[in-house]
Amino acid sequence: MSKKKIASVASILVAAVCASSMAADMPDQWTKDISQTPQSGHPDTKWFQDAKFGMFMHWGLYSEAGNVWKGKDYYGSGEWLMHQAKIPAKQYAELAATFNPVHFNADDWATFVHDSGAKYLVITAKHHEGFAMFKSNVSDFNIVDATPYKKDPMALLSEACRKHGVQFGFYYSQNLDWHEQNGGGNTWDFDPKSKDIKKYYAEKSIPQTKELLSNYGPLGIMWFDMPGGLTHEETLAFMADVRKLQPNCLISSRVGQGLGDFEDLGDSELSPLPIAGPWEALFTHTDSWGFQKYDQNYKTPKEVIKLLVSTSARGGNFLLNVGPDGEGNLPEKSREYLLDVGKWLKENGEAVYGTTHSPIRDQPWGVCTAKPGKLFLHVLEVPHNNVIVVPNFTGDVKSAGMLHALASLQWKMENGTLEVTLPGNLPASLDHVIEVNYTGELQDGWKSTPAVISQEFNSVAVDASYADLAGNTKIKTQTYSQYFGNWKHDTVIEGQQSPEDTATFNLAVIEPGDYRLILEYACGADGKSQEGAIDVNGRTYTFQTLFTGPYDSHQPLMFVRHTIGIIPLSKSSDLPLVIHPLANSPSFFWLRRVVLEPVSSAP
Ligand code: JFZ
Repeated sequence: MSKKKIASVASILVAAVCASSMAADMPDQWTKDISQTPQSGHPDTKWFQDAKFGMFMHWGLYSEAGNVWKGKDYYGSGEWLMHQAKIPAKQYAELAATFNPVHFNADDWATFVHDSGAKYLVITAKHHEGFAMFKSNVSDFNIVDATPYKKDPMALLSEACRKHGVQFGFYYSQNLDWHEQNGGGNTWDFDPKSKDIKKYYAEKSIPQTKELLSNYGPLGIMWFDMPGGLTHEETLAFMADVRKLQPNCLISSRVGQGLGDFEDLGDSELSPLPIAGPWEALFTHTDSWGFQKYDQNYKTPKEVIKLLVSTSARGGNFLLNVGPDGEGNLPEKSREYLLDVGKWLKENGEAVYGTTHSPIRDQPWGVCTAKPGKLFLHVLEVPHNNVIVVPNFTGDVKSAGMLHALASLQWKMENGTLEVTLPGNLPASLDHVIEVNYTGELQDGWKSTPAVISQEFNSVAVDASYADLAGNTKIKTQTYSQYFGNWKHDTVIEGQQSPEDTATFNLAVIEPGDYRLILEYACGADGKSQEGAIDVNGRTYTFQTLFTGPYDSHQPLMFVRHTIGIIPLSKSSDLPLVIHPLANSPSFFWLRRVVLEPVSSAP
């Protein structure tokens, strides 16, 4: 794929992301194509881009509280408890007196990270609560001086990680510090007008950053977060301090001011399309970054693998957070599920580590990753007939086989479409990987290849990002939170106001038949009860939009699956399905995806 093409895809995304209205206390999104940003002294990002899978850990005094304060459960981002419950800094600091993570075992944690298949670990050295999880001479609000534990877990953990071949990095909240009078964010104890943030940087943030870079061996990453209070020049100077001590250490984009060595997307956000340059998608294993006592909403091994390989398919890294508790235990389910992921990676890692983004878009059966001369097909959903269809395959196939078993598979090419047949006696796997070896070049088809529609899946979803837009129709990423700080991101079509404002989904119907057509959308008060039309296969289907609630970034955005009806689809290599308002309307819906379900398919 040409660099330009990815860049243009990225700029669509950037525009979409930037247009989204962020929560009031959240900084702007930083999503951009970082490979286009010239920066002097930029360290080598190769290890990072090859790593593909990292583990994140949020661990601090909030882990002991577990998002419960004075017998009351708080919902969402447990590490924000102090802020949510507006706990006075002095009272919150008393948590340190009982913080005693006697079950912490550095070697066990490092082994766990390694066996999960993650190639790097980023752990909170200091989060917004202001408590240093390392020995600090800058502030005695740290684990060695303020707790009965008295040891420095970061010294042991950094060493254990290096021993197990895991790159080690620190998360450091450089601006928000609710413990300090001059730190950002605590407005319930300290008058914002009296804050001197420069003084905070000079007296705590910068000196502690230097301690981290001086006392824990070579660091892979300094993962800064929630920037604020520094100009562009000052941010460059802050970065220069890092570079001086560790020239090879990568700096996250959340250092602010559009700087950094790699780009972090928003929390729990996956780009709909590939992005060029080094970047990272970050998710957490449950509903929170910091441990919550009641939270059992774990992502299953299959869900984790799907997120991981979908991120690889788009060229990024997947950073997955787990939240240890206050005694230093890793949650049992995180252990169990991520070790399952690690087992899968042990056998199939070749199709993840060191891969680049795929030129082939997502398919109903799964996603692709790439290496020179190789395309890996990640089959997450096995079609009823076992045939994996890869449209827009422009290379010359030499062979195809199961990656793990090395068994060769039958394949054929027809009109630019590759078909590989899976064996009938497929052993169970979370993701069946097929390796296709080819010569020649694969062309990028993320936006241009029609979506394959067949009877071989119970349901086929086509996301908004694949539509061709005309008139005022726009694509935008909506950001909103469910629980507090539990951010969700959905890329939707919006801005349709007249019949000319169309969104066109191009379908490759390889098996004709009747399909149930479902629109998945959210719709505010302005857009409700508007008539819409879908033109497809020579017919027009009308519908009326359903009200799902107003848009508010601090409330859940509710999507509805609105069944429009059963539609016959003829066989076609490129059948347009066009969605638009029937007449002029002040506003319309936010369309997330079109879903087609074959009516006659097996249950
Ligand atoms: C930040 C922290 O506030 C949070 O506690 C956690 O550590 C997370 C990983 O990072 O939260 C953010 C930062 C940036 C965005 C959203 C939440 N963003 O850009 O959408």
